[in-house]
Amino acid sequence: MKLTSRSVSPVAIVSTVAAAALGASLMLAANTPANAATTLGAAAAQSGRYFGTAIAAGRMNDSTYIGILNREFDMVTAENEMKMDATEPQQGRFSYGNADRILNHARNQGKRVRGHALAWHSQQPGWMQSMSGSSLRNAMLNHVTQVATYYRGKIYAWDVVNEAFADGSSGARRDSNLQRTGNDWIEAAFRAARAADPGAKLCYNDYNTDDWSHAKTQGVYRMVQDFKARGVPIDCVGFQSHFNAQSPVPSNYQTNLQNFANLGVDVQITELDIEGSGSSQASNYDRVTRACLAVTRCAGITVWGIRDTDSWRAYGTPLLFDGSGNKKAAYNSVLNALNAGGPGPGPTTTTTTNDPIPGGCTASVSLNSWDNGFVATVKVTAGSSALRGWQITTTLSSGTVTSSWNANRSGNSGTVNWTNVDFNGAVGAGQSTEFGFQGTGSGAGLNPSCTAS
Ligand code: G2I
Repeated sequence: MKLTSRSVSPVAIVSTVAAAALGASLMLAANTPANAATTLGAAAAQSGRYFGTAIAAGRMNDSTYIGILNREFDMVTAENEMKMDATEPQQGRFSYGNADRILNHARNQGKRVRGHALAWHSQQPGWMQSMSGSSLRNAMLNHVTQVATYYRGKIYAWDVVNEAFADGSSGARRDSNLQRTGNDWIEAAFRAARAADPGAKLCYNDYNTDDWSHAKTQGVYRMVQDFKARGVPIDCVGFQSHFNAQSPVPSNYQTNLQNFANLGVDVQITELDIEGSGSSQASNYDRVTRACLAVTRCAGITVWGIRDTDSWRAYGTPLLFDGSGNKKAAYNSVLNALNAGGPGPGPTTTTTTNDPIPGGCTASVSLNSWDNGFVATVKVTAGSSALRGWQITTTLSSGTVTSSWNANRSGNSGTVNWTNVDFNGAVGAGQSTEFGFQGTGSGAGLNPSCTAS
């Protein structure tokens, strides 16, 4: 080929491509620092949150499916297996086989479980569908009590009541056989659930409640406000967040989460899926993730399935992995958003374990723990002079560290030593930095001690 002054030489093309590639890798480096978490669960745990998925017992022999589950998610919801028709197929005869399979797998992997759902107008067993009045009320309460008691101590949060409000402009309760037993059926269900499993967070869960301006949202808000005022035991509100072109991510989504959180409940995104593809789907997932991160009491996000082909609306390719299990653009946008962080739901306990040494450093730990696992956030505080680096020693009385961030680690059980990474070794006098880790066991007695270096 004859090169003219207007043609681009092959060398120029190569160097342009190289420069573009370099630019791309620099951008990637900017978005994903060396110590950024590389899975959804670990990335969410950095701010004390979880990242979960719904799974189906029938897919658990699929190694691709289970591989992604085990790697990426730290919270699990049974897609159908804990519903009323599955757990009490005949009145008074309870059946937990598939639900147990899901729960046991999750817990053996150090993951927590959301229970879905104790009382719902839909997916009722046949015997219940035809009931009414006080016999239905009693059967519903017995169901709540039996199932919540069976799983007592093993469920992070229950969807105690699901989808009890009407769509449209009324803001009223949905008509159903349960509603016809009396307007107090919801609070009765919450009280029964609290009595059966006092350790589980109790949630009201619904769809089309993601837009603050919708009448249905307002109806649920008033109910939660009323429950809080009257001491009905409610701890959380679940926002299903099923989005598509007809029901897009509302512009006031974060405001909506915040307004509910301001009532004194946790908010959880419980069934997220967003139809679409490519960058527009990715940017919608980014918005939802960032909205949760911006709301301190947004405890975590659950997506409603793993691969697009596992979805209840597979045609809309609404999930984070394609049918072959590859990460989609939406996956990367969620991971990056989680790594950007935000204020967490707040620690359950805080202990400071060593005294300030002038010129030295101190460490304290905030622990979010559950039945067989914990997330620890360790705060390293410089004494009267600045630190150039630090070393921390922690003690695990049981269990192992399964992931960590913002520190180098040696060991993963017993005595575990940590040192700063490049970007957090320098700490000004009296200033603090944090690193964190997730582990199995209780996380009790970590007793971090700090040495300045
Ligand atoms: O509809 C999407 C979700 C809306 N919020 C509550 C969730 O519980 C609900 O989940 C879906 C499941 O993803 C579907 O898998 O709930 C559907 C039923 O309401 C589930 O569909 C059912 C089919 O209708 C049944 O025919 C099938 O036997 O799944 C069952 C198990 O595969």
